[in-house]
Amino acid sequence: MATKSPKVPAPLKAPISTPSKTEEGHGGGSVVLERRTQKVTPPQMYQVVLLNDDYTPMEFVVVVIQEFFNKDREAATQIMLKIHLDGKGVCGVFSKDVAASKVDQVTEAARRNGHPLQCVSEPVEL
Ligand code: TYC
Repeated sequence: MATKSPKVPAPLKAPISTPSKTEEGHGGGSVVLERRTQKVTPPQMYQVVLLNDDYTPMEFVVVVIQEFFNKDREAATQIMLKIHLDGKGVCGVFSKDVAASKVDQVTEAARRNGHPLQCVSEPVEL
């Protein structure tokens, strides 16, 4: 326990918001706030994509889309048919971690059921 590092980081030598006498020139203690020219950028999002193949049953794909992507049967069927016709289709857009988890869960379910269904995640184009 004695060797464990402290949970709270050591304080900065001087608070950032306190201008030094040198900075202000007269030691008046006024603070200048600069307007940011750009807002903080949102995190990169990832789309989870299913790929077509010749062996995975349509019904299995529809159930996967319903179960893992919270789509109703009609929406899931539309997405499955799009994949079947175009070769691939987006099932949902998530943070990086959640997208990776969806890929793992779908792939695991497919293999458990003996299907070659491919599921990948890719960054959303800005
Ligand atoms: N092409 C498959 C078939 O005809 C159906 C299918 C659809 C497979 C979507 C994969 O991601 C997929 N049985």
